[in-house]
Amino acid sequence: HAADAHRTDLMTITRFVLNEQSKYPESRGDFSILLNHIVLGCKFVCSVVNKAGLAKLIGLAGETNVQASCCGEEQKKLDVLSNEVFIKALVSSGRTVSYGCILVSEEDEEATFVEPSRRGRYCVVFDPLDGSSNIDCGVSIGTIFGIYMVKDDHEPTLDDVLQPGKNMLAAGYCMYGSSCTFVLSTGSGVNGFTLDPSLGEFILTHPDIKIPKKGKIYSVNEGNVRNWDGPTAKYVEKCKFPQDGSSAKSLRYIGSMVADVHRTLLYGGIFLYPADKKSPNGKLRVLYEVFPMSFLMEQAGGQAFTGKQRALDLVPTKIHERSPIFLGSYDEVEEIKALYAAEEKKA
Ligand code: P6P
Repeated sequence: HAADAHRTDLMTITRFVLNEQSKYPESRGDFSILLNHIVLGCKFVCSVVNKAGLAKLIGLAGETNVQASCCGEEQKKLDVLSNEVFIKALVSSGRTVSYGCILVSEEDEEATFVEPSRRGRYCVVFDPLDGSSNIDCGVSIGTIFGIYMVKDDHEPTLDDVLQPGKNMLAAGYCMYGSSCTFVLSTGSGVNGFTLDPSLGEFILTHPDIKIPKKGKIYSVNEGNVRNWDGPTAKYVEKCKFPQDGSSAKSLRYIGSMVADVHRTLLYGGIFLYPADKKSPNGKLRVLYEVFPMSFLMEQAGGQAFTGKQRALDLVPTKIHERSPIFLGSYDEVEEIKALYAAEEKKA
C-alpha cells in the first residue's frame, strides 16, 4: 500500500541532497559533503539545546556541564558552543579539503578564511544560534545559513561573501523546537525535514513547501510602533482595520526569527522587521538572516522586500550589515511594496 511504501521509503536529507547532486553530473560532490557537515552541526546543536534546561538543573547540582567537555569547564554559552561546532565542522570537514573557503558567523566579528592547503570553493554565512536569548524560556530558536560559490579562483577576499542574496546556491535553517526541523532550498524549491532522534536522521516530512499567496497573520514587534515610517505604520493599520470589509489579521510574534519565519512559510502571512527612527537599517543581518530567509520565501512562491528593493538584489558592503525586511505571502508583500512606492512618488 502507498502508506506502507511511504513508511519504508525513508527519504533522508542525505539521500535528498545526493539526488539533487545527481542533476549536476559534473559535480564532484563537494557541495553535498559541505551540506552534510552543516546538517551534522545542526544535529549536535539540537542535542545540546534540548538538554539546556536540564544542564542548568544539573549545573546547580555541581555536575560537569552537559557538553561533557573537560570537567569543571565553565558552562559555555550555547551560542558560543554552537559557533565553535560549525566553524570546526566547516573548516575540517573531516577530509584534507575543507570545501569551505570563507566563513562568516554572527558570533565572529571577522570572517574566517580557511588555510590555503585545505581551502574549498564555498563561502558559508551563518547565525549558529539565532534567538538564543530565548533559550532560558524554552522558546524555539534556530541556526540560519546561506552558501555562496567563490567568485573566481583568485585569492579569496571578503568580496566573495559580499554578493547579492540572489547569488546564493543554497539557504536554509534548522529550528530547535518541539521537534527539530531542517528547511532547505538548493535553488529548486523548498523542502522540510524532521529529525527522527531514534535514527539520528532528518526525514523528508514537508516536500515542496509553497507559501499561501495570502495570509491572515502579521508578525512584527508592535513595541516599536512609535518609531515606524509611514508605509509600515499604514500597512499595520490596514492589518488591524481592513478597508475592504475583510476580517482583521491576527498578530503572532515569537521574537525568534526562525520560529516566526517557519510559521509564516507554512501558514502564510507576513513577517516584518522594519527600519525605524532608532535603527534606520532595522535590526536583522543581511548575510545570515535576511538573505537566507528571503531566498527560501522566493523559492516557496513568496516575496522579500527591504522597503526599497527586492531583498535578494541588495549588495552588502559589510559582513554584519543590517537591512529592514518584509517577507512572506506574495500578495501581502505586494501591498507593502505599493505603500512604499506611493510614498516614493510623494517625495
Ligand atoms: P526584537 C533574536 O534576537 C533576533 O535576532 C531574531 O531572531 C528576532 O526576529 C529578532 O531579533 C527579535 O528582535 O527587537 O523584536 O526583540
